[in-house]
Amino acid sequence: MSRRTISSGWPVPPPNRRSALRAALAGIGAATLAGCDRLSNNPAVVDALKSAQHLSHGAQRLVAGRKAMAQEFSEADIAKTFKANGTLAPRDADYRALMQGGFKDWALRVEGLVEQPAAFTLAELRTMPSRTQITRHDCVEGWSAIGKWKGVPLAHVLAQVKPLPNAKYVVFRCADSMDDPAAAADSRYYESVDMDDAYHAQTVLAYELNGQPLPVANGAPLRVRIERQLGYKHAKYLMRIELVERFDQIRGGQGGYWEDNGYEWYAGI
Ligand SMILES: Nc1nc2c(c(=O)[nH]1)N[C@H]1C(S)=C(S)[C@@H](COP(=O)(O)O)O[C@H]1N2
Ligand SMILES: [Mo]
Repeated sequence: MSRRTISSGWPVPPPNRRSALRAALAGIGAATLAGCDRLSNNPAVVDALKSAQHLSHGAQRLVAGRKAMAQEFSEADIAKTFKANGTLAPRDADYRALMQGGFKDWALRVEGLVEQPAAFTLAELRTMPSRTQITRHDCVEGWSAIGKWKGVPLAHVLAQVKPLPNAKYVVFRCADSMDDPAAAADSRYYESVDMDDAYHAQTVLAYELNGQPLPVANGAPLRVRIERQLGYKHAKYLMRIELVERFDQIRGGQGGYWEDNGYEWYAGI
């Protein structure tokens, strides 16, 4: 055996998912990279995303495990302006009323498969233990931004409501309708993660961005950070958190607004 043969017994490193995705997106052309909605209409993008995500999901479980931390950065790395994307100002009447009241009447309901359903005001969430983290947000459109988030770990909030043993997923229900809010069908943004991500140390319900109250464009009053996954998992404008055993009966059945439009449910980076 030559001295250059490596037989450490470790699995090979994961393929670089981000560069695979970038290369795939580059092939589609910058002109089409105008929004998540337009991207989802492009079958080439959806295919590229799916293949890149499959590589990553398997590789991540093999090599890193689901508890591995996303990279954290220093204050010097923080972007001057953190881009906002998707909904920038929900049009829904209930949200607008809460916003006009400075979110004093807003409360996050946490319910479903829990022993003690509860509702938490912003003031209550702010008195809970907090975590501050400087992380990079990666959107499927091909842009990234580093920001400093402060919020309460979702694990802490879950401990208050005591999930039942059959709770397998956490569903995030948002305020913003993606279609005309007057239309009959519910088109409000939603997302879901499994318990590994729900209890991950960096999964926080964030109420501050870069030392300021979370701006409306970025999801005021509260948005979730799922740091090991792509941007669309990070639900903004949270209204309600629901613990469920399965999500195939919710809306399109794929676990999220963009998932119902063809994106992968597991969007690991
Ligand atoms: N409620 C809600 N959450 C959302 C979205 C949205 O349109 N509505 N867009 C998603 C997408 S595609 C991205 S990239 C991020 C953007 O977060 P930002 O506005 O803070 O940049 O939010 C995600 N969460
Ligand atoms: Mo995104």
